[in-house]
Amino acid sequence: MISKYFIQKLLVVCCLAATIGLLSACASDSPMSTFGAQGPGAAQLEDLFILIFWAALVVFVIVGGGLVFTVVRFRQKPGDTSLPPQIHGHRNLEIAWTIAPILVLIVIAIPSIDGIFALANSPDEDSLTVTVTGHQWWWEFDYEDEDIVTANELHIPANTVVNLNIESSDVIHSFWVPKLQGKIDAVPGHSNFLWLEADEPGTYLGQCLEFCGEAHANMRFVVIADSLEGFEDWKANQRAPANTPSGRAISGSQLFLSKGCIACHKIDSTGGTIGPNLTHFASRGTFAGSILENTRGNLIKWVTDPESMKAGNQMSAQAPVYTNPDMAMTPEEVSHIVAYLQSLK
Ligand code: HEC
Ligand SMILES: [Cu+2]
Repeated sequence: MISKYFIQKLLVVCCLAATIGLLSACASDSPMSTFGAQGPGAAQLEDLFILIFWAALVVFVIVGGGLVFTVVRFRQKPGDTSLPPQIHGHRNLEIAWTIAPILVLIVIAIPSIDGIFALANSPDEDSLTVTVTGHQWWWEFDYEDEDIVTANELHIPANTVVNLNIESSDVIHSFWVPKLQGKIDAVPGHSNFLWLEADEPGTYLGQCLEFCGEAHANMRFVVIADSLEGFEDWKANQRAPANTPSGRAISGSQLFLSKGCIACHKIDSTGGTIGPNLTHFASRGTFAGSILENTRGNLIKWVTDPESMKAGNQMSAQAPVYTNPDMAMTPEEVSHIVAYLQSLK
């Protein structure tokens, strides 16, 4: 038979394990943690969280401590059968515990309201503006003033405010880069505003945070903060027309048309918009919602059978080469298309 003490011990062990698990989530060096902010937007939110945490802790200690004290101090002692003193109301105490929470709430409300306005208003409205569109299950970044459209990797200049119009082409998504800023929903038919700034050049991970269907967990992205010169170089390369293919990439570029890839993917100003713009695809380090490294091996697997690399993706669900056996590609055709994709620097 399982003894009462065994169950008690088991409970203690479980509680300890849960606490360790919970606390390990606070490690500030993990890339998806909101602690260890690396931009002013996230830093303001982190400060607010810490302030409210300490305020809540003080309230908890006072209320919990008072409760434990009274339970222990005024407990019924053996042999004591008399009723405790019966008290009705205490004006000063009642005034005190009405005013104290008001003061606590004021301390919390002032920086909270300040934070709401700071998040909603850009510190620099004339700075770089990018329209971000969530698609099932990848992100599009449109630098309208620069004539650049790219996917999954958002390049920004470090130490600069970047204004983002957050939109969606299908269902509700949520745009979140925990180290740089709070999250905001991407709602179809409506534009939401968010601004970002990174203190230092670097790579910051992002993730869709609103369940949006089968591949939601694989709808990631990265923000790459470049130095000012690095960002200018990146822009110059993105604005240039796609490279003219040579060698095997020539036949790859023809297959790109005959196999229907162009129906969904734009190269320069030609092509559809259902899939990511591929004009400078080879300049990106990752693809397919930033879950795959942009290597020849991964590209061969992706073009051969995208479903095996990212279940549910709209390319394998809709493209005729995957739904119609008569359109299937030979391994040689795939390698030519991949050579073409890799030439799009
Ligand atoms: C029906 C539309 C459609 C067709 C046709 C199509 N794709 Fe795609 N493609 C997509 C979509 C949608 C994605 C995004 C998948 C995701 O990440 O969930 C994608 C992603 C990609 C990517 C990764 C891009 C990135 O930056 O993440 C490459 C490369 C690609 N497709 C190549 C091709 C090739 C080559 C063909 C032709 C054999 C093709 N696609 C045909 C819709 C299409
Ligand atoms: Cu999602």
